[in-house]
Amino acid sequence: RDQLRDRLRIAIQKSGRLSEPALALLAAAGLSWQESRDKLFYYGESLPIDLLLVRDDDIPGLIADGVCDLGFVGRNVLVEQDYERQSRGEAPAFRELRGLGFGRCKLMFGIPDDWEWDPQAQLPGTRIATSYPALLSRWLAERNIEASVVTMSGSVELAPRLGQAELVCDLVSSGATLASNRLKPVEVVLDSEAVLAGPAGAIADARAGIAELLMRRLDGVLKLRD
Ligand code: PRT
Ligand code: ZN
Repeated sequence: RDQLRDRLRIAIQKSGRLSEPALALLAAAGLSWQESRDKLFYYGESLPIDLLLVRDDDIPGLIADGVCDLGFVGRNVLVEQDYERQSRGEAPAFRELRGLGFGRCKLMFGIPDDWEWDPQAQLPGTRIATSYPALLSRWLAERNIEASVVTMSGSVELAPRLGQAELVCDLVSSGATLASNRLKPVEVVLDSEAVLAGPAGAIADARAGIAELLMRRLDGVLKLRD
């Protein structure tokens, strides 16, 4: 499954918050491409680098399986899936190579407006809704807090209103979504941004050189943006 390949393959989000900025960054680094009709695969023209357009949640797994060499994904997704693997006793399969400076957000606790934040006293026995159960579970375990983690794939902020949980642990950027559900952000579990992810080990064959060239170019673009 780790066949010899002489073209580098990068997974990016097909449609969502990270899609446009990822393509813009790659274009600024000198990549150009030809889109396939189904828009799932972009064939690189200026460099031997092809893009695979997928759901963001699939990106760490594609790197773990060697289907893609690199990926642009939120740190929140990468760390969550890394912790999931660890909790199953699996070896690390991917890692963060670079922070990319876009897609910034924070994984935070959101509590009812009229609560005062006192996690040690308040959290035991509560139900916490989240899409990041592994990150939240680790945060709780590190503090010896026993609470139940209610995993939801979306609309986490609605859970307290629907009586499914007392509080949430969710991504926040402006905070407007929490506020409109009468919740307030109180503590950061993870500071996130889009990252360049790669395999835990080294990239094999000719792809290693292409990956190094790409990273040098990305570093150049990111430095100019600072
Ligand atoms: O289809 P696919 O699975 O690929 O997309 P997705 O729906 O899972 O992902 P998408 O496009 O919503 O987010 C991709 C990545 O963007 C996330 O994994 C984060 O790394 C990053 N990101 C940055 C965010 C936000 N900012 C953000 N605000 N992801 C989600 N949100 C949510 C937030 O939870 C809230 O519900 O957006 C809503 C608005 O946020 P506020 O605080 O501004 O109100
Ligand atoms: Zn997703």
